Amino acid sequence: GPSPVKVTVTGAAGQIGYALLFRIASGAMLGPDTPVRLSLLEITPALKAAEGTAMELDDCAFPLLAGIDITDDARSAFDGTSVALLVGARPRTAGMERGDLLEANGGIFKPQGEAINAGAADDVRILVVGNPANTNALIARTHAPDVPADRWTAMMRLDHNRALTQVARRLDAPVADITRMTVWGNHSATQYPDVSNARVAGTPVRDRVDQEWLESTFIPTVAKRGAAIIDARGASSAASAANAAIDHVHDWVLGTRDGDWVSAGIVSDGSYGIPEGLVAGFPVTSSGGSFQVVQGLEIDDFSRRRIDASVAELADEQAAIRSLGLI
Ligand code: NAX
Repeated sequence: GPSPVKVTVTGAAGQIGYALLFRIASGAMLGPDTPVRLSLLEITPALKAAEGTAMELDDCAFPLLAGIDITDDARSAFDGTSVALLVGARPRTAGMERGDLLEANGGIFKPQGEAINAGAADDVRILVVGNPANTNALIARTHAPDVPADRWTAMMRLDHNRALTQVARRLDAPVADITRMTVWGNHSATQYPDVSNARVAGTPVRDRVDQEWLESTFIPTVAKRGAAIIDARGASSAASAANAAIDHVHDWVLGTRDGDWVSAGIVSDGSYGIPEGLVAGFPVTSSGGSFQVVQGLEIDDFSRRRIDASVAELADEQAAIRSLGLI
């Protein structure tokens, strides 16, 4: 059969890692015909926990799982890798300023970018999940000058999937009938889930929801969903985040559905007035293994303001990491 694809997961012993690894190994991410070799990167104190997860992966006897390597060395974790899922990050703790958070994450994503640059496979594709995801992707990418810009992405797919479900519930429609959703900007409270072009079973969603519901219920519900999950579960989103990462890479590698698109954080080429180089949520399709921005959408005044506000936050984060010397 085909030779195994090396997939690197950082933060493998964390809660997203625990939900993610089994689905990768089962074939849910790269499809039922592609064997995978997993590379788990963790910090030294978490290596033992990663080994425990690897034992459980062994105990699943997944036919597609060709092997598991566990390391605390980024160079070896990314050597020859084709899919890099950067999940491990430094969380914001009480009283931490944004500068401290960005600096701590710079200490993680700079060396990981360098390691990817040094040793990843020529076809490497990177998804940054660890927050602040968009800006962590920008940090890592800056330190990997040999990796093309279109290989770097940040996860907006959980926000996208959350938005699909909120619209489906409101319209009492199956979630599979909702298409052409977009989440623009930053994976943060300023994100803009946008139904302007969304459809329900082919007809415009916008004809069936009012502006009041969009502004006072839909947008805040989607944007604050992460906090609502923490409040209810006592822990942050994990299985749904892992599922979104699976969806993101699956669609990137295997293609999006005809007539539909998804949301991904990609390196802006300046489309829709979003400054070139920022990693921002866009509507994208994928075919042949690369994301393309959906072009030509009309942006009304309300959408323009929302997109600009979230992009301004990304630009602020970019300025902050620049002044910290991280890019
Ligand atoms: P956990 O704290 O459970 O796991 C994180 C793991 O990363 C830990 O095991 C830790 O040892 C490891 N780690 C830390 N530094 C590392 C390094 N330098 N190299 C390798 N591993 C390292 O967090 P979890 O709940 O799994 O969440 C992981 C990240 O995803 C967080 O930053 C979180 O904020 C982010 N999320 C992003 C989402 C998105 O939509 N983009 C949604 C879910 C999630 O909140």
